Amino acid sequence: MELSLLINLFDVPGCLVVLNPVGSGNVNDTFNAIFRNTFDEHQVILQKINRKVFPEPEAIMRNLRRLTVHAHPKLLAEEEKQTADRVWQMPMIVQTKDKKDFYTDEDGQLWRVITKIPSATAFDSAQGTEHALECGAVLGHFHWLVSDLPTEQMVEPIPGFHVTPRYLRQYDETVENSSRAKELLRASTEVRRMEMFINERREFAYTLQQAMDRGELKLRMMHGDPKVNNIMIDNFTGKGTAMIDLDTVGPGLVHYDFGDALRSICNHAGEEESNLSKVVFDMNLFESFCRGYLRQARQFMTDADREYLYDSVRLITFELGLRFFQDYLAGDIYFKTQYPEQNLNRARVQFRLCESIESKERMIRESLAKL
Ligand code: GN1
Ligand code: MG
Repeated sequence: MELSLLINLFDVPGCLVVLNPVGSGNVNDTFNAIFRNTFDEHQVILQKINRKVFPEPEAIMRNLRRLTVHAHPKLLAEEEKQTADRVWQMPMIVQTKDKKDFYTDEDGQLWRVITKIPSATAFDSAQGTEHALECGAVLGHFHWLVSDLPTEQMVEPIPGFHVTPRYLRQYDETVENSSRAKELLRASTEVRRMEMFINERREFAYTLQQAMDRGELKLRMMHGDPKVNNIMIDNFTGKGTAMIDLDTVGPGLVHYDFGDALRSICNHAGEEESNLSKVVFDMNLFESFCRGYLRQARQFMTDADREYLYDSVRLITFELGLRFFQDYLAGDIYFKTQYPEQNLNRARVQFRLCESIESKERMIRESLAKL
């Protein structure tokens, strides 16, 4: 079905004037749409959920419904009491004209429409320490928002998503069974160096899971993908207003979120840099983010939680590098690519960032202890 016909199945007031693909995003197909009528305008986002990544997209939509039913009243109450220093926002599901949360097309693909946060921007990299602080505040506020959403009400969007040892197993299977992987390992010293990099960190990969098994860390609700361009900043006030990309919200360790946000915010070079000397972990941005985050998260963080903050930054960076590398070896099955070695390059960037984090361990730990 043509996209313009498809979006018209959803209940957005007005006439469609623009429908444009959105470039970023490694997983789903995303489009911006604007509907207008005489006196106002509605901006929405149309998305096709990637079935290769999300085995049950219908479950994603049930999650999103539960999440919004839980969070919207909390947000409204905050707004009414005017206890916050801003109006926090959150995307909303736009139903189809026959009142469904999504539409399944003739090929079995799931399409959904959500509202766009108006007058706000999600940047691809940190704009400075103020921005980093706001990103921290948004993630902290989001964690507070979902901290009382019972974990059993939400399903894991991708089974074992952000369980680092699982990615290690997946990687081992690829190395063992894929002839492409074997060939790449044989032919390239760099690929072998990356294999070594992973092997040196095998034990470390279990850190957070073991802390959870010992009962030191608790399963809570997490966002799952809180990178810098999933954090909306108000165009006029410069304050953070919302977390977007809510598909990966589910039960997990908030540590993975904390680390994931930092690994993306504190690396000016971004995930696609080809000049590795530009990939460094920026301590100023780190400190600003943490101040913003802890201001909100103090309400639920325990001492044990704090113990593992350094590890979480190092671990999620390692994990993402491992995921990119495994996908490269397997033949670019999971992450979308525009050129043949893109996933290899993405892995290089994350591994370099991981080294930069490791080299700053003492500084990071000291700075966390002061907060
Ligand atoms: C993927 O598609 P996107 O950009 O929202 C991935 C995240 C990674 C991210 C890295 C479901 O997110 O885990 O951190 O790429 N999402 C999924 O850019 O795997
Ligand atoms: Mg995402």
